[in-house]
Amino acid sequence: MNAPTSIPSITQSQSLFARAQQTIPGGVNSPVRAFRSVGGTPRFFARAQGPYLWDADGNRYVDTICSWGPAIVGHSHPSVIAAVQKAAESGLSFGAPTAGEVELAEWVRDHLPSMEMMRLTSSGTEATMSAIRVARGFTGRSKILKFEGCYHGHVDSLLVKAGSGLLTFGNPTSAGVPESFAAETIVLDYNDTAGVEACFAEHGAQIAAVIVEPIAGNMNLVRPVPGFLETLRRLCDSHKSLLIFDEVMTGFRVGARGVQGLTGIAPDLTTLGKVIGGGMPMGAFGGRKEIMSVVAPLGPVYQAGTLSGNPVAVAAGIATLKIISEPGFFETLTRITSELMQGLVQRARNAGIEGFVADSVGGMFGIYFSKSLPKHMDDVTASDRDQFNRFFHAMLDRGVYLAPSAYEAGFLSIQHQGEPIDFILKAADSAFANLQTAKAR
Ligand code: KE4
Repeated sequence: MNAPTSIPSITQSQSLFARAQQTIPGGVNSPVRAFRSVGGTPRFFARAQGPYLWDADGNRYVDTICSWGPAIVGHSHPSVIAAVQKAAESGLSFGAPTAGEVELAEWVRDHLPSMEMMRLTSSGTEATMSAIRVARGFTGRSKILKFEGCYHGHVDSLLVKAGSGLLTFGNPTSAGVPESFAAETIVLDYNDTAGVEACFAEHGAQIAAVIVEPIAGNMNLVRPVPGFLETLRRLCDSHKSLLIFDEVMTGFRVGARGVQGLTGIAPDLTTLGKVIGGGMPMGAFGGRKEIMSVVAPLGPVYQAGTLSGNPVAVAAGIATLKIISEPGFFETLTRITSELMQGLVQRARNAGIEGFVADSVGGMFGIYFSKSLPKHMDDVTASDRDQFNRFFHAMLDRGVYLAPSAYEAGFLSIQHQGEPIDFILKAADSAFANLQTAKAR
């Protein structure tokens, strides 16, 4: 299929968006979907299959978001759909334990041995919120250290940005978060190993936990520099703070054992989401038995959820995890993602665009209109966001759905092989040329 250069009609998305804004803030149930960062009309989707999405007007797109990670085996995979249908026919929710929850917990423990014990939640936010509470309950301390540009869900104590001053006690990034909450959160630059050393020297005895995206994906894809994660591990050990790897995005996305499997660095607590639910609402937090034994009903840290461990979501998760466990799954996913990045960089060069770089780990990727890969948030904000936005729309008009923000990573599925990849590269050829023409005007 030749890449179109404009989508014929998006009138259904336009009218749905107008209606949606009457009853839903921004017309969306999660802010990034509103296209505020890139402008234009968000697409309302009606159907997805494998690597493809169809919007309400029937336009086809190659998807490079995969629902922000969950659709790693491809949308509407027959095995996942069959598992969901079978589970649903036996009941949607019991509010009581089921065998599937045990099977899922054992599978996760076998793949992430640091998670000796865990609890399922209905979102990544619930997982990180609970992990923070467990860390505070286990250590009896209150301070949390996080990093600028890392997003851990809309948890009050984590919606905090670097404050002023040398050692940055946080300021809220969101209205509604009391200053007193933000004051318990210290925020440093990602990869600021020296800053972490200084922070622990001054505040170590008060730090309950460090929470980090071990490969950042919420300021676009940013890798840890050598020694950064190792320093966090060493300092948490020496100050008896807990190290929390927020692997909601990276868990079972960068490899079968997450970043902890790639690096050999075992956190004290891990949070998960996205892939483990296979597209259904699911999160998880867990760690050493000694730590998780503070969680009610075993211990004094309360945590609960009506739909936690929901049998239909668990069925989707187990079906998905079975597929990603197949031999060669991550080798293939890693290869196709890396090859696509190389293809995009080459086509940008061919079009005469020098400031375009790309990176990938496993099935997640980052593209940047910049001359070098970012190491922290300032590098990402220094990249050419306007050029990204023009590229985003040029690709959207050509039937490729990129993440609608320069500050988001992208995600492929195992189904992104052959035609969908060729289609993306053909669209990129034309989109990059379009950028150069626009620049020449
Ligand atoms: P949820 O509550 O959205 O399930 O998970 C929150 C979360 C926690 N930790 C990490 C590392 C995450 O990436 C996320 C959610 N990621 C965003 C993507 N940037 C979800 C998309 C959205 O907010 O709509």
